[in-house]
Amino acid sequence: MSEKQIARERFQAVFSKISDECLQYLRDNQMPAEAVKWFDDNLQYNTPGGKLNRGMSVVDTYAILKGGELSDAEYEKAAILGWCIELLQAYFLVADDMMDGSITRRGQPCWYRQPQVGNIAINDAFMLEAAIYHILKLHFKKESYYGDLLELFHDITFKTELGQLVDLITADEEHVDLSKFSLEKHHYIVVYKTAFYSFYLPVALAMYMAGLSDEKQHQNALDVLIPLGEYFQVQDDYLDAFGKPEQIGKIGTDIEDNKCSWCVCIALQLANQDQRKTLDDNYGRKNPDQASKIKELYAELAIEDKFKSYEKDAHDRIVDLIEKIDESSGMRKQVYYAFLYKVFGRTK
Ligand code: DMA
Ligand code: MG
Ligand code: MG
Ligand code: MG
Repeated sequence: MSEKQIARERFQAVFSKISDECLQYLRDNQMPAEAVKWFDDNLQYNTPGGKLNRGMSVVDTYAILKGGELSDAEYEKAAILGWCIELLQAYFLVADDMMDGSITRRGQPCWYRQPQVGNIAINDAFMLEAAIYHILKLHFKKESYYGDLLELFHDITFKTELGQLVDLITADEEHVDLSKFSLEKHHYIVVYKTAFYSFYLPVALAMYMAGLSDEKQHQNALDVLIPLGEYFQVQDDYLDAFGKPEQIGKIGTDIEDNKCSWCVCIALQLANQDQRKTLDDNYGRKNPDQASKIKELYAELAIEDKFKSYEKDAHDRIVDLIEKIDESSGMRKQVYYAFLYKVFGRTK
């Protein structure tokens, strides 16, 4: 087994503990056995099957900040916070797939598309979110930083929802109007819908655990992690159009959904009049032939090459930001490099 697999399995083992604790809450409330089974299925189907980058980053970051091997108890505590991010992610994704009308996620049908589930997925998403606070209370109530954790989860959830709101209202499928799209709009959407919860949240949680709670320290972390998160979502947009479903585990829907994706923003900048007409006539339509026309145009405009050069620039820009970190504040450059290595050049 590779070192990476061993780390993943150790992290996975903590999930059984917290899912048991969530189910116990239902039993304590005399829920019927079928409801306990339903919540169990919801937890298992939606929480542990992804890359687990966000969750495992809490552990990795905490270990770097502590500067050495974690004891078993320290490991477990950090991993529990990691699973709270994975629950938050599960909550967002169950809802996101309904709102985006997606078909598959992590190589299986989206939860709401399971025949017995449908709109019950709305309540299931809420329950995944509620599970976070149940777990935090069980394991962190006595810690001096418990209030910081609660505020952080609430604030980051709110910010992500703001990003999702702008993502959705910019993608009006009844009235396709590509003049609403721009890289500035895209920047706002991706920072809010992705960067805060995927990049700042894991580091901020580890920082609170390690006693780094200064506002200035957190601002410094945001200065690096928000650009990293933006880069990550540009990759997501690129993979939506260019990734193979077998590889990325989901079928792209951004073109059909009229999303303000990085790809269409770049295409709009490059298009001549004819190409602009192709975009206006075919973007944001459910018809697969029209989506294919957009993909042909992306090829004509060499969007793939534009992405490769964006990726190189973003990488160099982020390395510059990391190099400016003052380690005397207790932060470690290695925290950020670990993230950069995980996401740079990813194919899923
Ligand atoms: C995802 O945006 C953002 C959240 C908060 C889930 P997206 O719809 O591009 O994600 P995906 O491509 O995974 O559906
Ligand atoms: Mg989506
Ligand atoms: Mg979405
Ligand atoms: Mg996407």
